[in-house]
Amino acid sequence: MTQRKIIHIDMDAFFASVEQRDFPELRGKPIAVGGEHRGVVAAASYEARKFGVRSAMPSKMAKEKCPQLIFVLPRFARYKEVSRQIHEIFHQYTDHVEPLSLDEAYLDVTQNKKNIASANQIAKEIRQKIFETTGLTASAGISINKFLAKVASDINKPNGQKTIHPDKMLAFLEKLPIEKFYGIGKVTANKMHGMHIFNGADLKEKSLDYLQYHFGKSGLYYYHVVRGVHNGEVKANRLQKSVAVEHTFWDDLVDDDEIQNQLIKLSEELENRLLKKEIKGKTLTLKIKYKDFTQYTRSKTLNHYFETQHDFLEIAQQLWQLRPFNKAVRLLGLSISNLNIHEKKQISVQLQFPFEVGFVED
Ligand code: DCP
Ligand code: CA
Ligand code: CA
Repeated sequence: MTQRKIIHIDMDAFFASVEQRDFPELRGKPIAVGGEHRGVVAAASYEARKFGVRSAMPSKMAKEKCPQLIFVLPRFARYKEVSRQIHEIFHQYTDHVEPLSLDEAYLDVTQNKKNIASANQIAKEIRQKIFETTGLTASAGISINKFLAKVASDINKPNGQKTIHPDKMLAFLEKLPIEKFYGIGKVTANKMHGMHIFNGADLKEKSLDYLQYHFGKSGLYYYHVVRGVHNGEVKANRLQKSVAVEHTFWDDLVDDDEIQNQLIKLSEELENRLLKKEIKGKTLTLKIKYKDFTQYTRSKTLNHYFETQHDFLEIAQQLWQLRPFNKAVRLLGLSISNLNIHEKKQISVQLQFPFEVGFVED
């Protein structure tokens, strides 16, 4: 197997930077995105970090550390928009993009659409394009696997990038403090400190048995990553292409009233499915399977999104008029495609803590 080229991209002080971009009066100031009176800090601007304000810190404590801290409520729709923009840029280079959250992703650029050999160069271009398109800065890590790329993107943050070359990788890992290992949280790091494991070199001295005994399944992961072994693939999100509902009938339908009833039911079900998934689409397809098992589809695309079951029904009835035969019907289905989802929609926002009440996502 040829050595892979993996890039990890992560936006700098993401929510806070978007707010500072959109509201120039916030630039250069210590700001926290989150609720002021209850809740926690989601993101802190770099100015706020100088005072020790951090993500996930209770707002009260943040205010104590930095009395002039300005609180701003989050605007997720805005962050998602930026997320979409950066993903569009990623996809100019490769479709092997694995999002980790709204503001970060792994890219496998071993093969890339522009045939650029240097992953370093690609990371530079992507960061430049992100800045031109969004006015925001990103940092990047470049290496031979996801683990190393992820760790690397933190090193020259903000607005920087770092390559960990294969020949430097082992030395780098030996020196790396254990709490900087991706996948080792605070609790595990403390436990390791108690075992005199402070950096990669200490970790490497422990046997696989020892690590598995103390850390279970993760032991194997630690054993591998400290040796530069991490074979996890960049898993591209597969996009949902359509949403469908269908009914197969016990008794084949011949009567037009029954057909109409079924179209009403299917329209209603389709609407419910789409509401639940918070998806909309522009193309409706009617599927007809006849008693003899021959199957046909008829589609119509609108220049706007279907909104309600009435829209579905109206078009479904038109499509039914286009049916090829008047034969007994065994199955009817409706599906919607040309959806308004981008893969970002499938990434949940990284929100582990509640904000103030009275604020709604989107
Ligand atoms: N986030 C959140 N709650 C957390 C951590 C993060 O809501 N506990 C949100 C706000 C962040 C965004 O996710 O802006 C991205 O998280 P990061 O951990 O990447 O942190 P930042 O982008 O804010 O800063 P950095 O420059 O260190 O990446
Ligand atoms: Ca970030
Ligand atoms: Ca992030």
